Amino acid sequence: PRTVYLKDYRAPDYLVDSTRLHFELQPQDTLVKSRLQIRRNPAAESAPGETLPPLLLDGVDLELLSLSIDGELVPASRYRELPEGLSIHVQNPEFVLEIHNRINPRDNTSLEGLYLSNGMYCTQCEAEGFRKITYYPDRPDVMSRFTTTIVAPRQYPVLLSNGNQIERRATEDGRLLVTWEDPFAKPAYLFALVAGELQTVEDSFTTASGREVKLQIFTEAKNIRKCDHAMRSLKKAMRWDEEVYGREYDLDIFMVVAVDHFNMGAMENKGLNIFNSACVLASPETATDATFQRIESIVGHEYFHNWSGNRVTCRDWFQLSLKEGFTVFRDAEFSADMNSRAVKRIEDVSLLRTAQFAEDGGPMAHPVRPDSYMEISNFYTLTVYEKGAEVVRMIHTLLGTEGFRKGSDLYFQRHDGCAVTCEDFVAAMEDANGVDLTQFRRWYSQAGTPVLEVSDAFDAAHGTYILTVRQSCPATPGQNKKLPFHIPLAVGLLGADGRDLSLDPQGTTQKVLQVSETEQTFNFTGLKEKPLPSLLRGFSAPVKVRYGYSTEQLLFLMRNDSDEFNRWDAGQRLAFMALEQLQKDYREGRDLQLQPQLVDAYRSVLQNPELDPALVAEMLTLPSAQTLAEQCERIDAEAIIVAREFARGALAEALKGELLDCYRRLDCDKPYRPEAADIAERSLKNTCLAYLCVTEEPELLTLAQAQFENAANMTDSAAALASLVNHAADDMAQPALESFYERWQQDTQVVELWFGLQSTSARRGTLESVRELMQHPAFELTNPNKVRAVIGGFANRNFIQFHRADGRGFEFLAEQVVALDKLNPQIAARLVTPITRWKKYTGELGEKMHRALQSVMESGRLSRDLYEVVSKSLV
Ligand code: HT7
Ligand code: ZN
Repeated sequence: PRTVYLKDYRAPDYLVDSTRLHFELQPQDTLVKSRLQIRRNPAAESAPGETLPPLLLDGVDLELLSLSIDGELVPASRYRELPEGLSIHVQNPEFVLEIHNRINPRDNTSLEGLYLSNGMYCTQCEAEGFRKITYYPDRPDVMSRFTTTIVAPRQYPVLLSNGNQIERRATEDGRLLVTWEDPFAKPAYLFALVAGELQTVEDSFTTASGREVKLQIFTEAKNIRKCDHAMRSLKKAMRWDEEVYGREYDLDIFMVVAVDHFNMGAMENKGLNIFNSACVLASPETATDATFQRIESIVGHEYFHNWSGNRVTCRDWFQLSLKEGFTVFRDAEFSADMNSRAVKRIEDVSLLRTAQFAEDGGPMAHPVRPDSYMEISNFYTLTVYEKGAEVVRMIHTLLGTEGFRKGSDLYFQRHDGCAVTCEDFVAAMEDANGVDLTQFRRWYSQAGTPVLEVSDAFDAAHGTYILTVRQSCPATPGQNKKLPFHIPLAVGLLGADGRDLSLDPQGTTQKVLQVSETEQTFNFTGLKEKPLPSLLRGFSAPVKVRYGYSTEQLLFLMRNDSDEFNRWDAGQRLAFMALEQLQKDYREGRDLQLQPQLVDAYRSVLQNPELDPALVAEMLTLPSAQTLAEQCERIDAEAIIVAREFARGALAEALKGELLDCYRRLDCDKPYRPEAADIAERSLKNTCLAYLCVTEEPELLTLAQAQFENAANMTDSAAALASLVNHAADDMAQPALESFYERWQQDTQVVELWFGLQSTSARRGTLESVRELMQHPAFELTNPNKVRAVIGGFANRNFIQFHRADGRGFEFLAEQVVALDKLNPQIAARLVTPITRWKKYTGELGEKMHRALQSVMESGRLSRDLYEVVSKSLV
């Protein structure tokens, strides 16, 4: 497959001023007619006196029926069908192009373009799916005004597209015809169409300037009672964007549709967001707290795209982080404002440290703004999204809240209606604040996770504390040498009494150090004693900090740091040190013993009434096996598993009494509310329950059984069932699993959860159960949610069983990836990730993983998506 390079970007030769689309929907035989008003792009590069270049249109899996220009059929001699499009000879700088083509939504299992999901027509056009609908310049810098007519049989009473509905009537042959007009020019990737027999929940929102906006959520009738939380979240997001960014909604209607078959979480199509059902539907009986929170954040994310993505869009797909990094930052701040800020930050940083750092250290490592790709769908990554958001957060930290707002105001005003670059975003931030971010731009172009080695000294004679910071960044594919980054390093200094010291005469207790050189020192004066540094507060940059903290110092930070994030982080460092020691002891054949200080520290956290229970739950959670693996130079999976399981068991045993007290205190019959304070209590209660069940003591397992039987909400029910599945004997776990399925078999989202509980079970035999689950009537290989729950759960969230010593876990994944590639290449290419990291594993396990990956390559012809990932990972 061809590689596309950022350096080869050229402005489009032609622009499309208006796009009229006409659909006649039939499952296997949908007719698409398009009428495009086209003109030569004055900004396109052309040699003087050059004849008009050919018009290149993208098109994949289309049957061309006819092509005409200005009302005349174009003869075959004037156009060429290419493997992925059309090249048309052009005679005039302005013309009207009409194309008729046929597509087959029913057989479209890729879930890109127009497809059927449970009998409902829907589209997914980002990044390059519009070319599966009709021939078009399918690139984000071609922005056009769309008018869309949909004609469908009567069993599809709901026919939706972008913008405002301007026509609805019956056709002469008794079908329904609806026309939508979108007044905002947009790239084709924001086009959407939905047709189905859907119910709607309606509400309205009055914007700050007093305009009334109709809000509608569409779903199948059976889910209509599951839309309230999404609607509430939408209204909160609309208000928040007005208050924090001064951004109002711009159309008279905003629609959300839930579909069961969807490759990602949701899609921000203009005025018509399409959501994976799992990311929009919730009720207390069927959804966990985590789902409620995910819905709030994704509804916010897609809504925020209306400005950061739609009104101002990307010039090309290398600029993806322009909209995604910025929008993830916006949704994270929204969630932080709606819930606990510290806990949200801990969750986000945990994801970054586990999965994004692994991406940065793996074969697919790429900068936030990649330089090249074979298949753009492979670059919807944690680096582009999550690290991209951290880059925007660093700009926020450097400029402050007001400066950042000035920058975003200028960015939206300067580029409204345009397709722009990451460079334009940074330039707006600079121009609005009169700062120079030249060096900072390296965050967009250099891949890899920087490492900061920090050391310190105290000059008692002068009362000066000196911090020395050295930065480096490991080589990544195609980038051996890195230049120093501009890193905002937020620090505080703790005195012996545990309080923050003043860092200047104004009494400031936290400073953001501007680290920009390979090695740099920072002096703090006027100190009476050597302080203890609290480094990288709030995780002010996506880096790894190395500082030789002693156990006592970490215990001190855990107790005293005024920065809640760093309190948690001190606990993680402490646990990491203890787990490293256990791994070493295991490898060297010594008896295992958990550091008593760690047990004491966890006890004090558990008994500290001043801490937010959600923070306590986070602080009691050991770093995941994946996080431990990421931090190792070479991964010894067995040692990680043994050490972590031993530590969990030892903690459970030592803290049984305190855990039980805490569990009993929180186990009360409150009516369910998905509000931060209640979520926090449930989180701590269920963390305690999980530890208690680790002991596998019958009386403690009966607590889980009782909670499972009496739970009035899904959070408690699922947590109890997870504990039973992981720790109870079959005669207790199996009936629980069966009764759960019996009760919820009609509910797709709960069945997905049920699949996930089983595929992530740490018990021996899980691989065999996973194979059985794939034969279950509710499993479909064509549904990404089911694939993610069963196969993805096993490969990504079941470190213990996936890494079984015989390598069968890897072979299983390879087999499934090959099968899936024929149906849905995007999902196959994502699913293969766990076995692409084979080089980091020690011994035979690494070899087995390598062989599994090779077997994918040798299985026959791969899609472009899968080929890119596998070939880059075998190098
Ligand atoms: N902007 C949306 C991206 C998306 C997508 C990309 C590739 C394949 C399928 C997809 N579905 C949605 C999601 C978002 O970031 O909001
Ligand atoms: Zn997004």
